[in-house]
Amino acid sequence: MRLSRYFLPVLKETPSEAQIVSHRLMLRAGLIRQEAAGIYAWLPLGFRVLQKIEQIVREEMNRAGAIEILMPTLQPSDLWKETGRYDAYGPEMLRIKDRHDRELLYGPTNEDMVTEIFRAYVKSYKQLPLNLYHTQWKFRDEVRPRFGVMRGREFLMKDAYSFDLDKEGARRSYNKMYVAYLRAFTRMGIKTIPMRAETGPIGGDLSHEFIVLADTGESEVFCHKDLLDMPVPGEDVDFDADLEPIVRQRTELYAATSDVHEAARFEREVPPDKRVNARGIEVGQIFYFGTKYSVPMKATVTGPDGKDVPIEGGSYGIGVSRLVGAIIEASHDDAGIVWPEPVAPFDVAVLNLKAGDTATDKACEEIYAKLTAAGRDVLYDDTSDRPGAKFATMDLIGIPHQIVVGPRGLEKGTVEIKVRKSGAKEELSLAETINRFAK
Ligand code: 5CA
Repeated sequence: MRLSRYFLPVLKETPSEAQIVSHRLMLRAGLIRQEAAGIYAWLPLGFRVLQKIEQIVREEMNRAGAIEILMPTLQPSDLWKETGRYDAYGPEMLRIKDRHDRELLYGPTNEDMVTEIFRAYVKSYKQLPLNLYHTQWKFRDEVRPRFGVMRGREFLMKDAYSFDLDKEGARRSYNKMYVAYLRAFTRMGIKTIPMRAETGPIGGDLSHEFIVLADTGESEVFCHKDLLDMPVPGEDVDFDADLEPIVRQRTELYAATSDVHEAARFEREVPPDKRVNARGIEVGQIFYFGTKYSVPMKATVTGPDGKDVPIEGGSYGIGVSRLVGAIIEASHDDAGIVWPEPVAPFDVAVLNLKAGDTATDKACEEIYAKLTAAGRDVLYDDTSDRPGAKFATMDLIGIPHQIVVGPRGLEKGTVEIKVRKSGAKEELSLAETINRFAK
């Protein structure tokens, strides 16, 4: 992408309405634009990051055996009346009437609808286990939307729903999502800790929140220090194997959010030098709720003994849009965003320090063409802005690698490459540069 033809509306001033660093940086770097309280338009750079996060989540859901669908944002209220949630959900739910006076709502979550889909088609235990997921916009009319995309009203969520014949099966499905979540967040370049959690309006008696540690997080957390350094299962993890040992290794160590924290147990189970009391951002939550929806909605299957039983369910959410903010909270410096490579909007930036100079233009064009041909996402700053402004913008938007091309270096046959994260600089020839990044 040539910057001269791109749409990258960066702001010079720090927006005064933003209270936390990720919100400030998202506005300054031109990732989002607020359209109403808690409702944002995604600008090109932000949309690229959102899609990268969504794709990592998709790959890990598929790897764990979940199957992708797409449910609508608008739902009929009838389903929610069947489960009793229409009244229970309260003013957070946006209720709408169509021209025929039929009641609709903008979905805050999809347990009710996915259970309706399930019961329409699945009749036998032989079709289980089943896990259906989608990534779709949700609406929750939060009293206090704040911190930009972190607590929005409209936000993008990946939500998965598992269906099993019995509790043991449901536990296996829960464990698969638990491990898939660890993998997905690690691939995004962030460390998350699963913590025991309250179930709230989703219901059920087993739940974990996945928390990214950050000072600006809304949750207070208490956990065992060893959880911070536990290795995460690799790509070769077998989702058909028993995952209980991986889950148990973690759940045996104390980790809880303030909602369910018990101070006495924390002190009894965690030695003083291992106690972490910090703040964090919840980027995902998983729930086992058993028959909470299948009983009222009569979602039953015929078991091996010929009897009909309500299915055992769980639901599993990831805040895809919240993650954009959470990753920035976890990865930035004074100059701006420092994207982890897997979610960066572009892999490499090329900075032309003297646009219009024949040799500099030629070198930049060659790098840009060859890296693009090699399948890299390259942002080429071909504008005639002054070098200082170019450096500041590239640091602000956080592309992991910068290739700086100017007439002085080219006289010696070199360009400068800079790693955004460490600031480390190196001088390389044109050929070496292309070689390094073309793989
Ligand atoms: N139905 C369940 C699981 S699918 C559910 O709705 N879970 S949730 O309420 O915990 O939401 C899942 C994730 O969505 C949260 O972990 C959080 O990362 C994200 N999320 C929730 N509310 C908001 C919000 N107002 N703004 C941005 N992200 C949110």
